[in-house]
Amino acid sequence: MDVIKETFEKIKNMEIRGAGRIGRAAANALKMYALKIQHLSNEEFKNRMKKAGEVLVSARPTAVSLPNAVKFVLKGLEDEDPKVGVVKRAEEFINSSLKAIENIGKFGANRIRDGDTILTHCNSEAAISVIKTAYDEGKDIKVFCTETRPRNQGYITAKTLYDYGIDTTLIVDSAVRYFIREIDIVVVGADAITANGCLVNKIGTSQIALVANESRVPFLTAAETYKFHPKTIVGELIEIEERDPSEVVVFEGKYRGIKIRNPAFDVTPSKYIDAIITEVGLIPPQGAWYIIEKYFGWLK
Ligand code: RI2
Repeated sequence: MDVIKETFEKIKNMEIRGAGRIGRAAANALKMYALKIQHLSNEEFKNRMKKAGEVLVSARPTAVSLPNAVKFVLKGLEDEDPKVGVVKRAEEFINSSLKAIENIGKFGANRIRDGDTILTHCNSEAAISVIKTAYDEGKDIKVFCTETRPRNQGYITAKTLYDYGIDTTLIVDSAVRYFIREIDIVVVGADAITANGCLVNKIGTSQIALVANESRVPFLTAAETYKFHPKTIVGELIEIEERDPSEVVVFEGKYRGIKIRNPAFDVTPSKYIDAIITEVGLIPPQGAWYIIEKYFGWLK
């Protein structure tokens, strides 16, 4: 169980973070665990794998890539040789995830014009893929990155884009409205997409979407199909993770009485989203139901 516990801890403390990376890390942990298990009956093997899946899924509650990856991999338990099935499906998930990010880059880059200034929030592999692809196509682009308090993942994005040679500006989260006139398009990632086309993403995303909407700036989210939440189609709500207050600030003495809240994600209503960039194409938020039905019908 070492590899499972280790991966659980790394996801929980955000050493491994970003919805896609979490999913791939879980798939890889299941593969490694399966390969280590010896001398068990198929039944015992299946029980151990299911338990391991439950542990991984409990690490963080919001990004649906985590349970979707685990369910995809554990479907391999239905194969004649469950170990081979799990290993095969883990590899398939990881490879198709990387391919999806590449395709999202290509499709999304078609929406970026030469001379555009792009705003992004937090640190999303999928959103960065769109930006880098547009740059690779020779488009003259600039990018504004928000800091993304409290964990400042925007710094990772800013450094990544700057290292790539892209004209990059870092701003505080509260400066989005101030700068929106300089922005041509917003591209963010996704932790989950609901059946009614809402976006669950890093806290602050919905404020950016409101500001973009007010200024008629297109707002796009880059989301692999495994970011779509199958259970929302039967009415389940997505749990928003609330993390430790010490990530925001630690007060001393009498000020310890000040309450601190630290939600990690918020929900952007579908009406503020122009398009969802998936690896199977750009869809309107109204197309979310179709994606869930097509790709996750077996999970309901
Ligand atoms: P990719 C991150 O969550 C951000 O909210 C980001 O937009 C989202 O995952 C998707 O990231 P966190 O793990 O899968 O930093 O596109 O809490 O990399």
